Amino acid sequence: MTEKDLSRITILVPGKLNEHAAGRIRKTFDMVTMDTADPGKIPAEVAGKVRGIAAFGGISAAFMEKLPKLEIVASFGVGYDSVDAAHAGKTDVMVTNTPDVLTEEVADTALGLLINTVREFPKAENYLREGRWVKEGPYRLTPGTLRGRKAGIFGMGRIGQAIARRLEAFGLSVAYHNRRQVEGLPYDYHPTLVSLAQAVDTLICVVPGGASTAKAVNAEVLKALGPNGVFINIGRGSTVDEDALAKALADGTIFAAGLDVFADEPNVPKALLDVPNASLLPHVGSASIYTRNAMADLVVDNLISWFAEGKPVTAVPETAHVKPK
Ligand code: NAP
Ligand code: 8YV
Repeated sequence: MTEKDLSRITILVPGKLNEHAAGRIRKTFDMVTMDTADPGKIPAEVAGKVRGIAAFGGISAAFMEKLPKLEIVASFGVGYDSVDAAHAGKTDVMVTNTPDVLTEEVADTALGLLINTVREFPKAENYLREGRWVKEGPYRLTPGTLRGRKAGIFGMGRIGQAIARRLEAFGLSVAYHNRRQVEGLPYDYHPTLVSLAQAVDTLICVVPGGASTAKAVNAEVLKALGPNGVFINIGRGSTVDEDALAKALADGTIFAAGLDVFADEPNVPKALLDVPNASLLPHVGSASIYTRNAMADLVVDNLISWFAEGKPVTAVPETAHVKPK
């Protein structure tokens, strides 16, 4: 397929998309945009010709159903819980995501968030900026430390393993829970999340969102983690019972939490904003220009590979069987 042929293929971009990705799609394909992925708002003249979607946000079954010529949804991000990939798989629509290229960045963020949480660095910096070092003397000695901590990873996949490597370098022991034990890893495996939480004092959540993990980190898990417990979430907010977490932070059931993700982003529950022992970030795990450009390239490379060579670069498992029409 020539460049000219690709330029005749219509790719729909609903909502905001990374500028590097949008620029390459505009240059290569016939790119059309709309404000949000609302099935009721697709212009009639667009619906009949769209063969691909590039999406930063969610894509529902109803949205896909409105596009009769749709072949591929190229999703921006490794987590694709907001794309109905099961429906796509049943209707022979390919879904791709952006694994690997963000793994090290997100693992870096997880460690930064963990250290901020136990050593209070954001608060210490505010103390300096407010002039309190000059007026009141040194910032307080932190009750929290990484020293002697035992880490548990909920989701020992690509990012989980990159986090584990960093934790080992920091001198922490590592254990994990997945549905299946990972062959060849030197870390203790726990068949349940509660058993992992009981065995460690630092729980790092990096499982995908979706039904199988919804509110898995609940009051029972937090109680098992205990009063010295630190909970870090770099996976998805839906995996946590946020009411139970806010309560556990307020009443001392656990020591502290560091959160990059929330159930209803960008809205953060007031109960989590109110507790002093939570360190909060606005979903910035992969958010450097370097890594977002790499993710953007993979989104566009998936579209080009699909239309030019008849195969994607990184299909999600639910649609691995889908072939070009
Ligand atoms: P991955 O390689 O697929 O790893 C996911 C791990 O979770 C696997 O080891 C899997 O093992 C385990 N898992 C899945 N469902 C589970 C369940 N119900 N119970 C227990 N374990 C389960 O994915 P990844 O590349 O590491 O990414 C992980 C997630 O991180 C993404 O899906 C995304 O939600 C999140 N993320 C967040 C950011 C951010 O900016 N904060 C950035 C990137 C990714 P089993 O299948 O054996 O259970
Ligand atoms: C992105 C992420 O910010 O890759 C993921 O799963 O959570 C982040 O890297 C997000 O997907 C952007 O859509």
